[in-house]
Amino acid sequence: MSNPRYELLAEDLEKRGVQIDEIKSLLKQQYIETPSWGYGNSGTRFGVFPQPGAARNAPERLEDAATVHRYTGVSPTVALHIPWDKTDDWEGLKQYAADLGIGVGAINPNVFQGQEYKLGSICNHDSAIRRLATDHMLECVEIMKITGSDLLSLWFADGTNFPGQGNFRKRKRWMVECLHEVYDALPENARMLIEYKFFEPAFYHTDLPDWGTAYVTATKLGAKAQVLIDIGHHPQGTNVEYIVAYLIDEGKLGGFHFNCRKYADDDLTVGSVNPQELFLIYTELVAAELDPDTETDIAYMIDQSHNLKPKVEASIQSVCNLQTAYARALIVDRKALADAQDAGEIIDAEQILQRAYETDVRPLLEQVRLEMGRDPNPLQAYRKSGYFEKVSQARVGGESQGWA
Ligand code: PSV
Ligand code: MN
Repeated sequence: MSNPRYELLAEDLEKRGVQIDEIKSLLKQQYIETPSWGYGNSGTRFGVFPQPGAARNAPERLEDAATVHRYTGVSPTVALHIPWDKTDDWEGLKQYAADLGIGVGAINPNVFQGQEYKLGSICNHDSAIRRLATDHMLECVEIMKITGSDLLSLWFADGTNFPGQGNFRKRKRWMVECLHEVYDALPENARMLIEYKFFEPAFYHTDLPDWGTAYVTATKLGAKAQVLIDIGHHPQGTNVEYIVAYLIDEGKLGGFHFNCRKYADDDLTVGSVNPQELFLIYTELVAAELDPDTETDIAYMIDQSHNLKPKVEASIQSVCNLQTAYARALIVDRKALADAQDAGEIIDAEQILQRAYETDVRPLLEQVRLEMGRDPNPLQAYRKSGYFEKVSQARVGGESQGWA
């Protein structure tokens, strides 16, 4: 059942005081949601490069998400974006997902793409547009009730491009007023996640630019509202792991949009440019997870739309990168770290993290996958499966519903 590389690593980790069975069990419970919009054609504002086999509609996007889950074993749900995934048979779509072995996850209203939202949605000066945006979110709440989703994931493109264009304080109040109405309609046990982004598409000001404004807004609304961190939505150099720790400590970290950035919201593969930052983020997440006095309920989601990489492969690669970051964070010697911190031993503390980060955890993940009944190399197994060739032949022509 196991291989010599794994035996060697397990022996080394046990010497370091790592409880290997506990870590394997946590790795098997890892849960990464993939986004439906990562499976359809998309692009940049300069162009779209359609791909063979790209999913054209919600059922095809579910098929791709189920395929990613089949090979990774840790991505059992898919986030939907409305109206990109709109259907007149939500029961049927939910059943189709279940038949494929996955579930419907977060529901993401889209109040940024329609022409009516040119000057904003819930911060628009026109009350009729604010009504439209609020009604769309309420419609998404109804969809949640049918699909059984317990997350309403909100992002707003609202902002202005020029000084004087908008009244900041009025916009702030309009936003809270609209969100209150939606908050009050949330199903029991459901949560509202508020995502911030410091710029783009607005270039002068954004109504929810950072974790602080998202935090204040969520706090005004109540316990069911929390903050969602999208890694790509920060200015250069922001210490995202500190934001993670801070929000967890305030009980306000509700979810993650994993991706990676070099310059801005680049939608690159999570952990591709900044694997160490991802590890440090996971180090904070694991610290909270292992702390019996800290309660967390964090939705781990990927938010990437690949237009150069093959989409299903990119999703599998992303999930694997998240497994790597989680595994490395799990093997940090927490006791030694706490002791070094308490003693003011800076070099020791840093080296404890570095030792975990530099550990090759591939044999551990391969073993975990084998024990989960999956192939130890998900990407290779997927490539051999013939899925891509099959959908490339089947998905030809027809109407495409979604981003592009
Ligand atoms: C906005 O840039 C964002 O991160 C939000 O989460 C949207 O829902 C998503 O991207 C759309 O691609
Ligand atoms: Mn996002």
